[in-house]
Amino acid sequence: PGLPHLDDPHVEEKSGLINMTKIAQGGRKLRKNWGPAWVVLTGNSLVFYRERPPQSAPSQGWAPAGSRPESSVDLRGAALANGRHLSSRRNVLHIRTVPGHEFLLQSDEEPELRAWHRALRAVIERLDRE
Ligand code: I3S
Repeated sequence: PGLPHLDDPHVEEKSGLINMTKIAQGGRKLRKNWGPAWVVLTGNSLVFYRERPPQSAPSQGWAPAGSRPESSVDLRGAALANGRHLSSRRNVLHIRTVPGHEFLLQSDEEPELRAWHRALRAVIERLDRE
């Protein structure tokens, strides 16, 4: 029995505005469509919103009230890799989920991308141990 919040899959681990494109859906390659997304990492998923929720909006846990995620993926068994072979952009992280959904996250700020990499790795490793 560790800290209770570590066992709650809905707790927000990290969130922020970052450049994102989906590159595959269920194993089928998609055309890239880079754009900023508000991304929320929880204890078991990565949730994508088109826009940052208004600062004044009351939140219900990690879910910005009144907004619907554009998409959400289960991180259990997901793979992380450097995305440098998949893009000409700098600081690119490649995420592949078990059902074959693939995303690239990118930031011009290297520390920002590294922070996402670390946070995602911690969540995926924790899910691996469960
Ligand atoms: O991996 P690709 O296909 O070279 O990705 C580039 C294209 O998606 C391009 O759009 P077109 O589909 O109109 O060619 C985008 O403008 C580029 O940003 C994509 O490459 P980068 O290197 O930015 O991920």
